[in-house]
Amino acid sequence: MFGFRKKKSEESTAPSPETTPEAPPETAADGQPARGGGWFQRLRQGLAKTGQALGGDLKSLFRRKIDDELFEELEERLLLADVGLDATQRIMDRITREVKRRELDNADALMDALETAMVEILEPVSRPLEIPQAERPFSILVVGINGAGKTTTIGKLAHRFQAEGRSVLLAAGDTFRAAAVEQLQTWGERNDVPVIAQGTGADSASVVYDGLQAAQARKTDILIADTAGRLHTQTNLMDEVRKVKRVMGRLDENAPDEVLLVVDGGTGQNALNQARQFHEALGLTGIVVTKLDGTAKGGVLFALAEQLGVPVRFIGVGEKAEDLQRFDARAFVRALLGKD
Ligand SMILES: Nc1nc2c(ncn2[C@@H]2O[C@H](COP(=O)(O)OP(=O)(O)OP(=O)(O)O)[C@@H](O)[C@H]2O)c(=O)[nH]1
Ligand SMILES: [Mg+2]
Repeated sequence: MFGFRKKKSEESTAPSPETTPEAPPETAADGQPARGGGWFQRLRQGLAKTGQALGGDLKSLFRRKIDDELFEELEERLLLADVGLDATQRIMDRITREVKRRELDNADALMDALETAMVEILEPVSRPLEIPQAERPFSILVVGINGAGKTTTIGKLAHRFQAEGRSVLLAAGDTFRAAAVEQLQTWGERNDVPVIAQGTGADSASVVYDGLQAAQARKTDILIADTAGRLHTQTNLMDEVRKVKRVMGRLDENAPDEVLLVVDGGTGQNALNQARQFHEALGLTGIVVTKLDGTAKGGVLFALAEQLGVPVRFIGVGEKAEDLQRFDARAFVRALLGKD
């Protein structure tokens, strides 16, 4: 039942050693990004495509005469980066007000007004995952559609928590996809984290139950449960994951402490639909937006913040373990706007 399988996986979806360096993430003792570290550079690089959709060099746009035409162009660029209609409207309203009120007439002032307007939207969802020191395991249930990056994110989180000195246990709740268990075990082995698993086809809720029970017995700090990818529109599969959540609550009325949705940032506005429906079905407490490095649609975070308000805990800006960064509204906006 407790499958500590040793076999290294050949599966191509498993991360290659180059993608998970031994170095711990660049975090200070308090878990926040260390100042002066390379993390901001990584964030900037990771957001480069979305930054380009925003127009790359916004400042040269702002050097033009500040008039309706300029505002129209800015609006267009925000929409192009998938910021979404409502968030774009809010940003534009705010800037227009500022320009009028303070009679802004130069590019720097306009850039600052844009930064402030964007941060204002993201700030309410910029709430890091706080894991208290406690007797009981803190449990995280990870959900999302196929290929969103759930298992990879779990591996990166395990790496991060270990580096912070927390003990971690993983539950291989994806009993559907053939190589899913091996993929998680590869991450587990690399970080020296035990993985609780049963075979493919087992009941997901039963694996996660075993995992939480084991974490309780071993006094593990953090349990992270993987689940199979499912579409938010597949009612029966959404029922299944609801059952997983319920079963965890039988062992510990506060479990799961975190219901974490992983969405692929590259799906743009569709990520918003996914988030809505998963939130409705499960009551999300956090979101991770992955693959921002591969997309120009990173503006979807604004749409998520504006429409849903669920905290964005982490963002993925690359394949390496340290490319899973704590979400920080100000840093995100500054990286997006190409500021230092
Ligand atoms: N570039 C990039 N790739 C990522 C990121 N996060 C995940 N990936 C890649 O996305 C692919 C799918 O990741 P998985 O973790 O297997 O996704 P999953 O949600 O567990 O997939 P299923 O279990 O099939 O539902 C892998 O090739 C990952 O390396 C990221 O932030 N950036
Ligand atoms: Mg997976």
